[in-house]
Amino acid sequence: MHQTRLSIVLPTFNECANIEPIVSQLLPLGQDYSLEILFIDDDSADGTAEAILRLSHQYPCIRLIRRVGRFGLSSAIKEGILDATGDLIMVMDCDGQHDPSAVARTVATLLASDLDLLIGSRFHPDAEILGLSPARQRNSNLANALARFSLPRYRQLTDYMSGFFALRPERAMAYVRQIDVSGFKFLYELLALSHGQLRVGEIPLAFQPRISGESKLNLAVVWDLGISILHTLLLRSVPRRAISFALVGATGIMTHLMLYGLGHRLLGFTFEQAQSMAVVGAATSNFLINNSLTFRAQQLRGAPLFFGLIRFLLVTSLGMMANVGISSAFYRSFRSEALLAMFAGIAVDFVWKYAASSRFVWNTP
Ligand SMILES: Nc1nc2c(ncn2[C@@H]2O[C@H](COP(=O)(O)OP(=O)(O)O)[C@@H](O)[C@H]2O)c(=O)[nH]1
Ligand SMILES: [Mg+2]
Repeated sequence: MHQTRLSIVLPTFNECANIEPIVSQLLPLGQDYSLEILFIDDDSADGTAEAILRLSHQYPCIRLIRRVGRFGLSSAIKEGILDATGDLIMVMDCDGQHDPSAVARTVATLLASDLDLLIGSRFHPDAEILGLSPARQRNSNLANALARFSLPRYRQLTDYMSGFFALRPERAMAYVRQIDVSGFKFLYELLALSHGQLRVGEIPLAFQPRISGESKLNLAVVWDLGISILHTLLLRSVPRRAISFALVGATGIMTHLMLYGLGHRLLGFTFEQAQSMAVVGAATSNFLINNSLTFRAQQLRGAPLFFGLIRFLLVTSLGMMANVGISSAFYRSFRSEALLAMFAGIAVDFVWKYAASSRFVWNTP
């Protein structure tokens, strides 16, 4: 009888000290399954890839995918799943937070069921969380509540952001192919794209503290998750980057008001002076925030950052001119519909700024 082929996909970024412990705990699965352990490393600087290569010489079931110039957790998981050869694919972190002893239980449960996807949930009533600080638990609870709201077809789930799950590739591959890789949370994207077509179950997971190293979760990751949820709520009809660009634009209004107040009230500037400072200051702040969030994958640094700012200010001023031109033309054509005219101007301004700065500032299509 043919042994079930099991692929375990482990994304790694600077996890050198965690490789050997995790491998030694996963290898015994080779007794029950035809095992493949697939690491996807994003050019870690701490010798992670070398540690994996050493082990792969000793154990042929270990494979390393080395990526240079491509990065991000979701895209690493996607690449691992696309390259895996197993009948079943297990995805997990390699930092020890996902107890390797839970793999056997998860895979056996999935095999014995008619499910397509089985999630190890950190928030299942029977789960145990030792590896999340109280603040991160609170944030995760909030993120989960928003995710549940945006995915009514999977309302029964308790953990939409788990990095520990097993799936049947023949059922899930069509959705995996479509995953937009700019997010951190692969599972949320998979659920959102499958529109309730996957049969999904959960089992409790004991979430452990890291063996070694640091979490890669940061503000940009949280921002991406918020964008993912909004993207789903907008029925995935607006590009993720456009949503991010619009939210950054909204922060620009606050910056503008603050800078205007500072110039006019505190520094005694005239209206024109304070307004000019506020326009340039808000555009600069929008540029810097977009550079570290919206266009993080194409982030500009050093001299290109300076020239990018000049281009962005140019694009912004052309957008403002278009805004005034279009809204005035609109106002003349539809007399006294001032609000409509204003929105027409703002819409053209936004589309221009988004399209032109994507292309001319961050060089993306
Ligand atoms: N290949 C790759 N792996 C990543 C990246 N970011 C995080 N990881 C891995 O994904 C797993 C989870 O990341 P971690 O920082 O522990 O997230 P946390 O558990 O949510 O704090 C770990 O195995 C990391 O090494 C990345 O950009 N590329
Ligand atoms: Mg972790």
